[in-house]
Amino acid sequence: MSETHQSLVFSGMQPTGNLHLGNYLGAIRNWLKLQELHRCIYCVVDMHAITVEQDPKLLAQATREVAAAYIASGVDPARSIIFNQSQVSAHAELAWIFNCVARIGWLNRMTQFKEKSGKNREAMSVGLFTYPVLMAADILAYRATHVPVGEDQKQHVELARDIAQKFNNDFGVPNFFPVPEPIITGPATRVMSLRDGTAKMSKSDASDYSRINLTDDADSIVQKLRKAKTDTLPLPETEKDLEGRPEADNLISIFAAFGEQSKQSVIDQFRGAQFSTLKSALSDLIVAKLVPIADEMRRLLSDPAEIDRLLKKGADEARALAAPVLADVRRVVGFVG
Ligand code: AQP
Repeated sequence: MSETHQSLVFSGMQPTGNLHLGNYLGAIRNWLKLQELHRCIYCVVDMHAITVEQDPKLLAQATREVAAAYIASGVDPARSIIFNQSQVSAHAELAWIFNCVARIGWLNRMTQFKEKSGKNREAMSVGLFTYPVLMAADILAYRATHVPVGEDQKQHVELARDIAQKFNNDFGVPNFFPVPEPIITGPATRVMSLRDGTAKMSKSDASDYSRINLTDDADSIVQKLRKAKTDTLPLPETEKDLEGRPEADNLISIFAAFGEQSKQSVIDQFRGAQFSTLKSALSDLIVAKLVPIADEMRRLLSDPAEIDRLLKKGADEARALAAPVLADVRRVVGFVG
């Protein structure tokens, strides 16, 4: 924990489509444990979502869905702050200042931008390029000290650390911002696609069979696992035997995460068995966990006005926390008024 800053956890998720098992195991599930111990802010990052084209009606619907997913998974709106980013202008204001702190060379090294832009770099929005700067603002507008994320976001949190340190140094204000730490825990910090064990499970994958959505029903979960890609060997004897077997590694890691056990103990349980045995046991585990979440999401989404009310309440709380930080930033930077 930071020595001079009170512990505060910030994390978020983009309303860019169906939330999936990777989002749940890599992020949301860890949030639940953290809210027992710390002040937590869990944001629906709708401003990040528009870095790529969005249908406005779908964006609004997806924003409510993500909020419902948080709550249905166990994030408690009475204890943690839940809101959508665009309601709190401090994020955009601080992002501009951080755009003037971060260096182009730093952003050029971001692998997510390279992956998302591919050969189309020139046609991407400027927002997609500066996405990690906005993420630094999300975190530091609250002087958050800890950021629970999946493995894929580690580089972005490191950039937020660099921005915090450079701001503190450039303006001669040591410890003004905490240097936030990523929290990347559990056996499934990078859940892979069910169709390709070398690609990340992702909302934007064209194949719905690549992921298990939080809203999938029991039959779809069973079907998707049954069709999940595997290799032709029996299940391994040791963790080392998983090398070069990404699909086996992925299914065993997901099992370990849901079963709250180590990968080795899953291997001990299934050593030498066929994939079908593991897949069937894994279906049972996932269905037992996710189907009640999907049911609760549906119940919450049947009353969108109540979700909007909760998001507004969260935004009011977030605004009140960010206001003194932004006032300090304005003073440090030399803005008048
Ligand atoms: N496959 C994954 N395994 C573990 N964690 C994951 N996360 C995402 N995918 C996995 C974690 O979920 C949180 C929210 O992610 P996001 O909504 O900001 O977007 P993302 O990381 O870009 O997720 P997607 O699904 O890949 O979205 P698209 O396809 O829109 O780019 C983060 O903590 C992330 O680490």
